[in-house]
Amino acid sequence: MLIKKPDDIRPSEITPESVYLNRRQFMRGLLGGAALAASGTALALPKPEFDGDLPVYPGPDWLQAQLRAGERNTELSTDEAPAPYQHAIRHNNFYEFGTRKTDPSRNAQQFVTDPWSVEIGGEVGKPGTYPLEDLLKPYRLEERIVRLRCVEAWSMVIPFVGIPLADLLKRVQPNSRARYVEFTTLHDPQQMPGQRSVFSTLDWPYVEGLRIDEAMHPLSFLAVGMYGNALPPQNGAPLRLVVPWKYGFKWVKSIVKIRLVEQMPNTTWNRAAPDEYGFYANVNPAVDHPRWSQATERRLPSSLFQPNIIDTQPFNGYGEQVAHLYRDLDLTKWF
Ligand SMILES: Nc1nc2c(c(=O)[nH]1)N[C@H]1C(S)=C(S)[C@@H](COP(=O)(O)O)O[C@H]1N2
Ligand SMILES: [Mo]
Repeated sequence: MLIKKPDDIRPSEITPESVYLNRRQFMRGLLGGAALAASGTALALPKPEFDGDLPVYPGPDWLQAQLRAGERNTELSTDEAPAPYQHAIRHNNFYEFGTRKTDPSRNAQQFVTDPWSVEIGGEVGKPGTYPLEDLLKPYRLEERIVRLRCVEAWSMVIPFVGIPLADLLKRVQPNSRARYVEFTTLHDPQQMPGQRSVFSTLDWPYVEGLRIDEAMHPLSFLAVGMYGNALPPQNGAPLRLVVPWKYGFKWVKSIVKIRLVEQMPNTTWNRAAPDEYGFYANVNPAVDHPRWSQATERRLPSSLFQPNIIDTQPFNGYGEQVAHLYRDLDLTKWF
């Protein structure tokens, strides 16, 4: 087979991008024939940085094949430059693997992400426990280059690959009582040292939620990859939520359960500190965190000499698409 796994591809083969583009078009010709070759933009790929780079996380073979056929959704992508891959996989928040930014990349490498299944239930016509591979099978994966804005006032541009959340939800047929969607991370203290820690300020498992209209919005996305490759464990493999207009803590990782429910879910950070972390958590420069300003953010990578401080945008710059969802909501009360 001509197609290589990412760890077989030497950095010299990955750059420059124009070379990659040609190879990709070539491969697409091989894989999908003329119809595929005619469409789409190549996915954003990792670029080599320095010695000591972590290897690209390979993920399962079935996912590799599907990632190769992915297409960028240019309409829903920013043209800002993505953070270097090595930065995006070594500066993480994933408290199940430790609270320091470098803990997840250190502690999550052995995390088992395949096989994986997702239990979908609650107010749906087709509840069930679905292997991830089967859930994804019907879809052409798409890439979306989006801004991730953490409530801690840093941000990063990341090219995620996955499927629209609405596509998945519609397949399980929510009924009229389904007003919210609740997402739950794996609970496995054996694999997740943070869940064993007696110092943890969070209750496990990690739970997040969206209102049903937010979940059905075209910007709501389930990622299984980034930078054209499988999602690494520290970034929430094998399945994580991407909601670009909301603070990063809503972007729940390593999802094992999705429930459609009538009542607003009791979410992890909201439970831990309700005056600091609201259920909605829409990015909002006008509503400060009780302990720091949200007016600006540090766009990563940054350094002491190039702090790269930029203004934070309402709804993280996605206001045109999502502001109408909150027409009737006082955003200072429902932060
Ligand atoms: N299960 C789980 N999901 C999580 C977190 C976490 O600690 N546990 N941290 C959140 C926070 S605060 C942020 S900013 C993003 C960070 O995503 P990244 O590490 O891929 O950049 O993941 C979110 N998802
Ligand atoms: Mo965050």
